[in-house]
Amino acid sequence: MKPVDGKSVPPRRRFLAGAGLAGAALVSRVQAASIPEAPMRGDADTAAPEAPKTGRPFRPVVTLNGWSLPWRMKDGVKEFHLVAEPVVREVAPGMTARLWGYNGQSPGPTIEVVEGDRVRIFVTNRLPEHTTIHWHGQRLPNGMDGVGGLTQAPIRPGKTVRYEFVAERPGTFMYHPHADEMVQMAMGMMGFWVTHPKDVRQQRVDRDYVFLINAYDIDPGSFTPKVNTMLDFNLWTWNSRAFPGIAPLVARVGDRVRVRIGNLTMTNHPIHLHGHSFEVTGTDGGWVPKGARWPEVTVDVAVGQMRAIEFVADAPGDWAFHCHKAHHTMNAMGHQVPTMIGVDQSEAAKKLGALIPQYMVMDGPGMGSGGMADMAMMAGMPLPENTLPMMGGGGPYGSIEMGGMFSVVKVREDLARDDHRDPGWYRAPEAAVAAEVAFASAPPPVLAAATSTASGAPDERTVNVRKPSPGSMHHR
Ligand SMILES: [Cu+2]
Repeated sequence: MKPVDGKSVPPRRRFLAGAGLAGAALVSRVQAASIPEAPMRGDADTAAPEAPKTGRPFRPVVTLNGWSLPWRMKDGVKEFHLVAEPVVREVAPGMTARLWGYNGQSPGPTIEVVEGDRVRIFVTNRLPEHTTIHWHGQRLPNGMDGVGGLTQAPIRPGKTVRYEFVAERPGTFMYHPHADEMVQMAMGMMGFWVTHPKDVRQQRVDRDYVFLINAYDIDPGSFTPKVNTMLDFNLWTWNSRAFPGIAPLVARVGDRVRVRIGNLTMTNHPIHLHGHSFEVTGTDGGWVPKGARWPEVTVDVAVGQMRAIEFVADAPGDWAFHCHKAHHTMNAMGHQVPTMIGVDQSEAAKKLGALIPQYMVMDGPGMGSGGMADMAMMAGMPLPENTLPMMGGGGPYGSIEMGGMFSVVKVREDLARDDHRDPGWYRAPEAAVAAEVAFASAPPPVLAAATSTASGAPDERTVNVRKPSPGSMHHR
């Protein structure tokens, strides 16, 4: 594991004598000496799943662009150490964000335990303000529920608190603060938790992917999220990554694939898979009985919800997997522009082009019909520092006009059983790819709207044309 610069030393030096034993408790000086190391990670690579070296066996999950937190067994208890701290996250190549997270990254590492495990989690606060951790969805003693002020005193900066409970129910969970929540969630403090069934044959799948849905409001050209945003976020991410930064979900033909999704944004996300149908097999409350499942191609994951979906990867190819809100598959963009489809802007564009070399027309002829040239032009437009293009990522047939919450399920015949590495692009046989046919079609109607909807005299008409600007790039 790569340490974050200067952070490879385990943070466990500044503990003071602690308080009571009931509920989440401040750890004492004596306990501090025996707190497990806090492993750190600084990169956004997808870690290969590791079979457990201690404790009971389970089939590990794959955290997209993330990793699982190692533990140590002590007297039969699984001990973890989470450190809440400022982190630097690469959202996609070309953009990093200054977030808050755990153990070097946002989201924090995934915690994997087995049904019935007694779990002890030390949480050290290296943030400039107090925090807590709530273990979302768990059945646990009230004093371990992590709601600041209600079930425990907040963890003050520099302090370490101990949580301890038995992971009673197998399933899919999350963790996040219940302290200064709006700020801390907006800054990326969250992580995934999986409790595996004690019988490894239960709920067994060949591949088990997990990610959290999150969203940020980061002005183009800046690095730190705006923390007072309520709904108007402009970066739509999975595990704090935006396409083309999101790792593909790789499967071998015939594999049973599970994807577990948790939503910690402030809106719902209809997650859609191409080329397959799936069933929702798990929710926040546990596994869905077989007789209560139905086939779907889209699952709406509401705010604060978790869903596990499963399908048999039976169709080789590169299958889009994305949020179906179209603006959630975009990165920060200017959207306060009028629709100009059907308006001939060529004259205005020529004049403006002479004044502003990088000027481009939105929705002009070419954007709707054969818009690739314009999209390519957009991709080549100069952007503010540390800003992702609205969409992008080269594909085998041109630019993939997506950003944000978009990834690819890559199904291949020739993969090894647990190989999760990106196999590259799928190449379908040429005859099986949608292709242009020779056919004399009529030219597209480009002027209809301009002549039928304009109300003023021709010389009074204005043509509203704008270059996307760094300002007001919000969408919910
Ligand atoms: Cu969405």
